[in-house]
Amino acid sequence: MRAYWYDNKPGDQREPHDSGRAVSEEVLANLGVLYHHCPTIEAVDTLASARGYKNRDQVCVSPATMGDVYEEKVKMFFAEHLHEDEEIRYILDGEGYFDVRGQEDEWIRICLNKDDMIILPAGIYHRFTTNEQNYVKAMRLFQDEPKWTPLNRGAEVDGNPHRKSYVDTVLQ
Ligand code: KMT
Ligand code: NI
Repeated sequence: MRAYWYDNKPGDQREPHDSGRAVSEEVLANLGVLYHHCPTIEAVDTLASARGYKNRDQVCVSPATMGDVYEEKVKMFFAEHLHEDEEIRYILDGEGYFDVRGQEDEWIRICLNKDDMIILPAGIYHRFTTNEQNYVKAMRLFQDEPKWTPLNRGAEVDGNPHRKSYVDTVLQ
């Protein structure tokens, strides 16, 4: 895992967009974004059961597995959105970027590699993309039924109770 401020320069979303300014794990934690290195599946199981996560599935984001819809999917994941539930992702193979909004609404890019787990709180605005390798295999963990409908940013979603609660408790 490596996190840094996104450079906001034009170019493909899959390029690194590294401003050269690192973001610490502490800054992420203050946004409610938690990182864990899980070298074994047992480490994943332990975290999952501690948080009451019973279910999981796997997704492979690559042209080989998605074919023609790959480019479309990659653009969809990159639309800024939030979820009404916590989002937990564990990287099984490959690499990917999660971008999250910081305190001043600026983008922070989190580069995740194999064995990295990220926990995004409900209500945080974020987006996801593969990198230039165009390959990531990830585990999605969920408590009960999968409930990760992306709610794209806009005036209506800014007023969502889960968003308001995130802003009130985390962004103060
Ligand atoms: C999300 O909600 O942004 C995603 O699930 C991205 C794909 S998981 C590698
Ligand atoms: Ni999401």
